[in-house]
Amino acid sequence: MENTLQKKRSAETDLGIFMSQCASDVDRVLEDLIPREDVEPVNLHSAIRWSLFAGGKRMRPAILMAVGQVFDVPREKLLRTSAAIEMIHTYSLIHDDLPAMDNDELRRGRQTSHVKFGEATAILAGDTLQNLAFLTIANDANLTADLRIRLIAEIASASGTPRGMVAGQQMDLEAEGDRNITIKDLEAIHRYKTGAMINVSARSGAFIAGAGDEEITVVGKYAEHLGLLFQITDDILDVTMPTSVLGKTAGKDISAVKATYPALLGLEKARELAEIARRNACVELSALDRDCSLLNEIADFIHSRSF
Ligand code: GRG
Repeated sequence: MENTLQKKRSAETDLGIFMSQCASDVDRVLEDLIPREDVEPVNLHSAIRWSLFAGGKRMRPAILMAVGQVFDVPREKLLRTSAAIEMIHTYSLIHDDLPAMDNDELRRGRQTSHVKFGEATAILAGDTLQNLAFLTIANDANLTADLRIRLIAEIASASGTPRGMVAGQQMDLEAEGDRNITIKDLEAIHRYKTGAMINVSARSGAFIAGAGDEEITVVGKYAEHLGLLFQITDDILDVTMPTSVLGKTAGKDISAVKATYPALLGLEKARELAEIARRNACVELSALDRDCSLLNEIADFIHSRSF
């Protein structure tokens, strides 16, 4: 028993070390890529840095780099794509917080971009992060031109429409206040809004590795369950954790009558669904003839936040 506990603790510590290493590596790249705060237009660059360096978990870079590590890819080849995906994620948070969308005042433990810099600058900060993301991949000298084009196409599709993040956001906004939404509708919203970027993060690690189609499909299936797990956990945290822990306004989903897993199923059933998603993610990995312990640990970590 003690051994199992010790093993669990050491696994958690290993993942903790991996994640903080990923975060500091990707932050170093972001630091180089984003114009400094004293470069004109200073307000725009200050706004970008305000949101980007506010202490996000860097979960998507960690997923990409973990897949890369499973396939023995040198870290250097993974960094710029990881940074690009984090830029797109941060742009989506800035825009999601705008008065026209979720109208939030707190994100990553600090004032949202539009509260601090004004609405117009917040929109432009998001716009800039989006195009800088694609420029970052286009200019990545560590990757072949074919690979860069593939990554740009896949990430553009995952962050756009009809099956990407923007489509999911539109569906989510339209579902607000709809008390008749089904679990199937909810899953479609989240597969696009949250899942697509998590999925492309994982598959990008495999693309960069030069993995075969079958391996990429397995990674995609793992990530599909991981995305669902991530969203259920995020929904659960919204109702179980205070604002001070979340770094964003707690209980927002309820007050905005958002379609969420706890709202639709209750907390216990939502937790059961999270466990099923965790298990399914790990089961998919058994089809890969590689040491996938890091990817299993990521699923365990996301799941552990749900209770
Ligand atoms: C505006 C096009 C557009 C899309 C917005 C990301 C998003 C889509 C909305 C954010 C709202 C939300 C709570 C989504 C659920 C899951 C999610 C993306 C949570 C935030 O991601 P974390 O937990 O955040 O990785 P950090 O700050 O750690 O990076």
